Amino acid sequence: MDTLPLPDDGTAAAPPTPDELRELYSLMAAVRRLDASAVAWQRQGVIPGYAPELGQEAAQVGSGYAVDTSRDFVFPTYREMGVARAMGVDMVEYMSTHKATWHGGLHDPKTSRLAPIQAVVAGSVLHAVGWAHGQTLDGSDAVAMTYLGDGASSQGDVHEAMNFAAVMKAPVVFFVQNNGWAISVPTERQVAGGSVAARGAGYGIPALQVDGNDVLAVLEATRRAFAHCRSGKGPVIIEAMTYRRGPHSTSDDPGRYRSLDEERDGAGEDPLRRFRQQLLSAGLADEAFFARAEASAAAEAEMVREGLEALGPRPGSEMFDLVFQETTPALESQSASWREESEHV
Ligand SMILES: Cc1ncc(C[n+]2csc(CCOP(=O)(O)OP(=O)(O)O)c2C)c(N)n1
Ligand SMILES: [Mg+2]
Repeated sequence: MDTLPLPDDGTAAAPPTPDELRELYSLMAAVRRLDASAVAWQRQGVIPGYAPELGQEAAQVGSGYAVDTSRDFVFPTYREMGVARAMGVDMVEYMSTHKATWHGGLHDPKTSRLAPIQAVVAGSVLHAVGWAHGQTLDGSDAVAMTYLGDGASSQGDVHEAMNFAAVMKAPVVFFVQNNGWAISVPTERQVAGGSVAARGAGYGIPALQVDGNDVLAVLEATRRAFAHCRSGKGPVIIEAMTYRRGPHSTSDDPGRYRSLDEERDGAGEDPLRRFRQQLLSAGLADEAFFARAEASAAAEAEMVREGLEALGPRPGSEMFDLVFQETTPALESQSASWREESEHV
């Protein structure tokens, strides 16, 4: 489905150049490698937990690549490493949240344009709408993009966010990754009506459903959505249909709720293999290019591991110092007891 009107001048987004196409592939290869490595690091005890995104590389890289980091802002969930990587966020800083070093990652949201990682399901959606409405009040043309899952779409917060955004014409792209599962609950037992994008009609929000395993379709949809929001026409919903090929998190065992046959049948086309094939048949890349992309992805993952291992703990007092601009008496007294117990002052 596609209810997003063409821009007033009728021009569609320009197609990606050959260099951009190769960059997209390299990003996807880097993300796949880093993702697999992060699972291994969790097994080795380097990090305590991680939320893999195997199979969602096209949805994440394609959408993250459309962001203009000089003005836009992205509000992720806990599974958006590929988006962060496509936006150029430092991967040691991003991954620090999975080492439990610091909530939400050590990257600076203001400069990276990526809000802290959000583990509260649907939490980031409300933050994005608030930020986007602020841009309208400031007369800026910046756009917010918020990520949510098929499971999150069942939360009341998403209804409030979409309704408010549509009424106020807030420049927000609601990017839904419908990966077929909310932990152990399949989409068909969760998304009434079968499509999150179809709900847009009820809010008067234009919506697109795209093949989330096709990086070019995702990039084009996201660029169109950003152009629509930037021209002051209000929010857009994109539902990228994809599949969570791995476990929900490193502490999940999918064998308890789906069989390997179901996993194989549901997964659809591998987004990397598909894009590789497209580049090969268009004569835009050869085996040597893919080998270089693989080698550079492996070297990058190794550097991230070294960076993570070298990361020391943050001062405990930050727990209290960074909550509010001005502290409260309750927080002040908790902070004092914490200092007494941990620092013996
Ligand atoms: C408000 C809230 N309720 C429940 C949870 C527990 N929880 C964590 S992830 C998840 C499923 C989310 O599924 P979906 O939105 O489809 O995202 P996915 O994990 O598939 O990327 C749940 C229920 C939570 N973190 N926050
Ligand atoms: Mg899901």
